[in-house]
Amino acid sequence: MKTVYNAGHAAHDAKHEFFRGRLVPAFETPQRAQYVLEALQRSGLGDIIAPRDHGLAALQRVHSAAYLRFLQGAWSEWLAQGGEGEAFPAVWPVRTLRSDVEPRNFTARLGLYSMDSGTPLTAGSWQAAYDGAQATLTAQALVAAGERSAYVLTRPPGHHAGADFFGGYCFVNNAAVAAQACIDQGARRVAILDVDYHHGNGTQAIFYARADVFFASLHGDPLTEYPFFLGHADEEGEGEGRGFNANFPLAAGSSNDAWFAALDAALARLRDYGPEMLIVSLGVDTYGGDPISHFALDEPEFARLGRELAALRRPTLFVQEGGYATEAIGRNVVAVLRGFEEGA
Ligand code: Q9C
Ligand code: ZN
Repeated sequence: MKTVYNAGHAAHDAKHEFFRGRLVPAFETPQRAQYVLEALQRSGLGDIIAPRDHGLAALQRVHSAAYLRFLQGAWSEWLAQGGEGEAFPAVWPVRTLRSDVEPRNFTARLGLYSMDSGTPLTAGSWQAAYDGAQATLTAQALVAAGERSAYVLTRPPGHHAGADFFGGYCFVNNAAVAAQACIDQGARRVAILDVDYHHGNGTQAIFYARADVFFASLHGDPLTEYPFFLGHADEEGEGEGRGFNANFPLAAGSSNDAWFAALDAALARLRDYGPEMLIVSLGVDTYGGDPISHFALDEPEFARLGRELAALRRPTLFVQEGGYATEAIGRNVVAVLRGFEEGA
């Protein structure tokens, strides 16, 4: 399996994030991708190649033009108004406030285009996220051209980013960009399976009213886990999309047996759907040693995940999402990809 590696990821290098009322060292670091890269190089899994630039248009297919414009210029606006260090939003247009009028004030726009204060915006955030989407499009093109599978090694992750907001460490929704690219190339059915510990709220929302992209997600129950405000089992899609969204929330602390039972249920839904391509939002923060998550997967379980995904027999694109036990991410990702190759 080829890997497309976004070497530009390190341009997004936040030092801090807010956690329980104080600034703590950021969990989403360049070291994450560095460790995965080293594990991949040791694994001999396949070539590691550079992205080709496919341009901004594919991002505009899932994100609003206003949001992308904001992201591109946000760092220089932050500096221009005297910002120091990383930019964190602090005010949001929640219920009864208007989000249809774009304020002129930068802090207000930072809030308009975000969902939390846990996602630091830095000098290189836009460039790293843009490059990540290009890496994803490069890998999507490989699979569309007939490769059995491909893996996108990138950060920042993408699945929390909606059509017009960032959050959960995510700025550009890579999995959504890839799914839309498949549709734009003529596919009629694409499936996204999100196995990150956190619900992929951005991906779900982007395709919620559509039948051409099925979204299924296994995740920590939003009653107690981030992103809290989406990801419940009764979210089944709306309009033409009704029946094409499937959530499998699991209590924090769930066993591996419970996790694989939910995986089997999700895979059954995907089998019925019969997608032309499967996109896997591959977060490995389901690992038992993850510092911000509460499932218990380990190397053998990650390998089993890979084998079960291969059994779907679909062209498969893996896109890196979360995973914060830095020293273990590499072997956990390699276990999934190796398991997939064994099963393929
Ligand atoms: N500071 C992804 O895994 N904050 N995003 C949790 C720890 C939000 C995770 C609290 C976690 C977002 C892609
Ligand atoms: Zn996550």
